[in-house]
Amino acid sequence: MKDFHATAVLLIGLTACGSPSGGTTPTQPVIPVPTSIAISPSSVTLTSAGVDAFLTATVRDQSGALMSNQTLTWTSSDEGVATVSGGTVTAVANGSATVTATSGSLSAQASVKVESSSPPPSTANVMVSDNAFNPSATRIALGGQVTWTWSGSRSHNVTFQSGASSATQASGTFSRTFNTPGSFSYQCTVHSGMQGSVSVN
Ligand SMILES: [Cu+2]
Repeated sequence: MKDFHATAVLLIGLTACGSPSGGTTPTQPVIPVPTSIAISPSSVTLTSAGVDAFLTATVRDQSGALMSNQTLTWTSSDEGVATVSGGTVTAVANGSATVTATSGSLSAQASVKVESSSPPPSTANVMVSDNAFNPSATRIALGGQVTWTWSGSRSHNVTFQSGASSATQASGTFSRTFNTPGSFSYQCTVHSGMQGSVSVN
């Protein structure tokens, strides 16, 4: 009760001071107090290092009204993944980070993911089973090598339209190095529909 009484007195005092010069009499002296903070968007994904995303933090008072000109501090949980300055998030390297906007005692978070597509591998493996290549689509770097390994019980082959192809065999492996960029399809000539492709870039 004592605290309540003190607050009442304070409000009366503010009311008196709040209307210095004539006109309307304030009926309800509400002093806006920062009450909530939110970040928009709450999550972003950046697909390449050096790319920016823009976050906005809004502070609202107890009645939900926007409070502009609030001092905001932005921090990143992992500056090795993403840095942040004034709401601008910059991707550094693949990973996840949490960006926090702080205003006084209020804070809000946004999750940031950096997922730049990885370069194609220099080697890849394909299983030759009955009757499919797994995976059927293979991606390798220029100059990379693909190795097919027979794992089924029937005889199959890996036949390209040009260049090295395998024998028809029931076990073992076949490897081919790709020194030309492009997409190269192949098939097993024994089983129609048993086909695959190698994408080189
Ligand atoms: Cu086959």
